[in-house]
Amino acid sequence: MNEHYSRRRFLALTGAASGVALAGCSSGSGGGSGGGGGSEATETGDSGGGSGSGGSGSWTETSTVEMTDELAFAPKQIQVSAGTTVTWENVGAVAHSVTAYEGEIPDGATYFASGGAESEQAANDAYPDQGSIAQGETYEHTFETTGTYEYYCIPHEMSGMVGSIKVV
Ligand SMILES: [Cu+2]
Repeated sequence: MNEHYSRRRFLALTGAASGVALAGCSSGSGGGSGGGGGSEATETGDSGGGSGSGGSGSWTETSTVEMTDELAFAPKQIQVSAGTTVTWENVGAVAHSVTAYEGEIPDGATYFASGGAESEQAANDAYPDQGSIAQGETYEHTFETTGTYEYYCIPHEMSGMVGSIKVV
């Protein structure tokens, strides 16, 4: 009970902090993405979504994902319709990758990774010579097959830099 209370309190404080950051930093995309990404990520693990997928997981309808110096994809979970080209943009100074989990994409879907590797193993072998997305750079992939895709950032997977795309 106390734990629940303090967690909610923490969320409230986090929200307040994001608000302040947004107010203080009028222009930057960094402030916006940090705020949005933070609140989304706090509520969603990869747990509850499996059964219901409606209420618990928050899927943002957008085709643009920012990669931030907080070592996060923002938004972490996005939803697009089939045929959409998703663009990842590195809005920070730290380099990242976009690398699909080969076993976590729909049957028949095309494997994708920044740098163009055709398998997860190849993507990891080639990194960072290929696949690194530097400050200000983007990576795009068009999703034709419906289903859910899980992906990660090679250098920051250990820090929890993972994301999901639901193609409907
Ligand atoms: Cu990263």
